This record gives sequence, structure tokens and C-alpha cells, in this order.
Amino acid sequence: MKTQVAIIGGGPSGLLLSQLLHTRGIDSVVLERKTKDYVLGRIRAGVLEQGLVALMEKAGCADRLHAEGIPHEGTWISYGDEMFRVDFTEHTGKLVMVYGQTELTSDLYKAREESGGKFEFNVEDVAIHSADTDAPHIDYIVAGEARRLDCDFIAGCDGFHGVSRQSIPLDVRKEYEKVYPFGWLGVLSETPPVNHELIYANSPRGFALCSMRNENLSRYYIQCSLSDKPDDWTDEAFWQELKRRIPVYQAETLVMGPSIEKSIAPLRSFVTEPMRWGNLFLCGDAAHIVPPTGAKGLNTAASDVNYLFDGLCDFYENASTDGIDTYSEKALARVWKAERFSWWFSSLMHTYPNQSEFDLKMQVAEIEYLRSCTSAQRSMAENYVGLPY
Ligand code: RFL
Ligand code: PHB
Repeated sequence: MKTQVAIIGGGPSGLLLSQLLHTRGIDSVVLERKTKDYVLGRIRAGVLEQGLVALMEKAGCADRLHAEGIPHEGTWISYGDEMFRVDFTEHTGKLVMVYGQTELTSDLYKAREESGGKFEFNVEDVAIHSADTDAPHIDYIVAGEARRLDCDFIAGCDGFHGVSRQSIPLDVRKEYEKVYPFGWLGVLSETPPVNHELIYANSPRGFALCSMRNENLSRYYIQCSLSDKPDDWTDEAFWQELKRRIPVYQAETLVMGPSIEKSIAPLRSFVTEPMRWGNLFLCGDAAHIVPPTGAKGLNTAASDVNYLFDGLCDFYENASTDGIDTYSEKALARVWKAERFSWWFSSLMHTYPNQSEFDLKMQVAEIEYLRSCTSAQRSMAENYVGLPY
């Protein structure tokens, strides 16, 4: 088989790139290790920046997002029983859209299927060859049968555990990593959200986040130990712990119900440089990871897709390599700013093992500063709604 752009990974990055390329008549094939149902079953991001919404519009996939997404003009920060609001729209003129990653991915699959998109699911042993030449190809296995995909370019959209990043030689690749000493236990429940906006809570018992998917579907997280397993937490234990970490008057109105999903995610900051090697381009979680505090993961994946899409259009439509030549540099400039914001916001909101009394005072002082200082709130709002592409 031959295509112009071979895309490894059928998550949001790979699908969005494939659909955008289709709108410009550029052919692609998506290779996905799992099944479509498996990809759609992963509960992940919930907050979309306007840049991602605009890309979904460009891809012709934004109708349901506009109909069902919930615009949020601000968010709440709580510490102890205090709570204050950071108003995104007042400070930036922008807002964010609450819309689940599962919904976005499902919209992209639907659009790709309707436009004759080419996929291979359940691919195994994906191996990238000759990425540093003008004739790269990918070998893989489906249902025991060996296959080969020849292409002009490879987009490595295969997430943190994929093969694309590993295919870049070690003497070319430099990795930067910070692992946090805690995880997030997330619960999805068919209950009305406790507040109509998100609450990020710093409490002496650890961080908590009250989020949502729609008016009868809530998503809550609590900071947990890395050694915890989801089954260690009964629903009752989860709700009681969440209530202890948010202001009393919110805890009193919290509607509890059975969890319909419960999972634990570790927290990590990670960047690999460069994001290009020859004709292989890394996109999204394949190149970088942020801790979820601040909702930057999917949104940063989208800005990579934007730069790569522009570069590929420039190549096929204007025979110019300028866009692909500057891809890594442009993408990384924005990635590092998202890394900074997620690292800052995580450091502000979590309880750390062995945190000294001085460290605790600094955290409170930083939150107090954010509460009382307009320019600090503006800075947070600018980053939360998303820095320009
Ligand atoms: P994905 O979603 O990991 O998709 C990669 C795909 O590649 C496939 N794959 C392979 N396919 C073929 N061959 C191989 N060898 C392969 N290896 C892997 C995988 O099966 C998968 O289908 O990466 P992508 O597309 O770059 O998308 C990134 C986002 O999924 C991620 O950044 C976000 O979910 C992060 N994130 C959030 N981001 C936000 O912007 N806002 C949020 O509110 C937000 N909340 C979150 C999050 C991530 C979380 N977890 C679980 C880490 C909340 C949580 C709890
Ligand atoms: C979510 O709704 O899953 C979510 C929202 C905001 C975050 C992280 C996750 O910062």
C-alpha cells in the first residue's frame, strides 16, 4: 500500500491530522494498535481551547461540539473553605469549551468514515524504516499477515508508549522528564456537577478537581498515592474523601452516585527534542506529556497538528519545505509554555510528600497572590484558554 502521509496512532492527534489533510486532498492512512471501541472507551480530557475548536471547525467536525459543548468563562480555585473565581472572558475575551475527548474522537472517526478514510486497526509490530530518507516505509502485522505502507511522510501520533519516538536514534533525541510523587484517581458518575464551572481544590488532604461532561455527567478527581489501585477505593470512600477536600458549602450540595468509571493516572512532565527526524514528525503525547492540571495535553497535541498540517499543505500545494523545516521549532516553543503552565499549576495545587512548612507557606502565599492580584489572574487566564498558535 502507498500513501502520502502515514499516520501511526488513531487517537485524537492522528484522526484530526488525517481529517484536516483530507479537506485539502492529501491522502493518509491511519494505523491503530487497538480497536476503535477501545480508543473511544478511554476517558480522558474534558476541556478544549478555542484553537482546538477552530481546528475541529476547519476539519468540518464541529457541529455536535457546538450543539453539546458547554462554554466556560471562568474557573474556581479553592483552598480550605475559601474559593475564588478566575474570569477567563474578562481577562482575555476568550472561553474554553467543556466537551469530552471521547466525544471529539468519536466525531472525528465518524467524519473519517464518511469521507472514506483509510484505517488499519489491531496493527502489531509497527516498525518505521528509512525515515531519514525520501522513501520511508512502515512494516506491520494485521491478523498474522505482514504488510508494508510506503509514504512521503510519517506522522508519529502514537502517544507516550508508541514506537515513533523510540525510532529516533538516541544520539539525536534528548528527553526531559519530571515524575510527580502522586497520581489522580478519577471517577465518572451520572450525577449533576457540583458547580456549573470547574473547581480546582488545594486542601491539606491533597488536591481535588470537580469537572463535568454534561449536566448529568460529572467527572471528579482526587490526588492519590502512586501505589493505590482503583479497587482500593470504594465509591463511598471516594465521595467522602472528595467532600473533605472542597469547601464545606460545596460538599453539602455534592450529589453522589455510583461510579461508572474509575481509574488512576500518574502525573508526568515530559518533552522530547527534536520533534522531527528526517521525514518522521512527532505529534501530541508521542512527543510530550503534561500533568493534567490545567487541561493542556489534548490542546497541545492540537497545536502540533496545526503546525504539521500547515507544513504539509505548504509542501504539497507550494512545493515549499519551509513549514516542515520549522515544525519542530514552532511546536516546541508552544509545548514548553504549556509544560511551564501545567508544572506551575500542579505545584500550586498538590500536597507533596515531605513538604516543609516553608514550602506550605509559599504555596499559600502564591494562591493568595493569585486571589488578590489582577495581573496574576490575567496570566493564569491567558494560559488556561490557550496561548496563540
Ligand atoms: P493518545 O490519545 O495516547 O493516542 C495515541 C494512539 O496511538 C495508539 N498507538 C499505536 N498505534 C499503532 N502502533 C503503535 N505502536 C501504537 N502505540 C500506540 C494508541 O492505541 C492510541 O490510540 O495520544 P494523542 O492522540 O496524542 O492525544 C493526546 C491526548 O489523549 C492527551 O494529551 C490528553 O488526554 C491529556 N489529558 C487532557 N488533555 C487536555 O487537553 N485537557 C484535559 O482536560 C485533559 N485531561 C488528560 C486529562 C489525560 C488524562 N490521563 C488519563 C493521562 C485527564 C486525564 C486523567
Ligand atoms: C476533565 O474533565 O477530565 C479534566 C478537566 C480539567 C483538567 C483535567 C481534567 O485540568
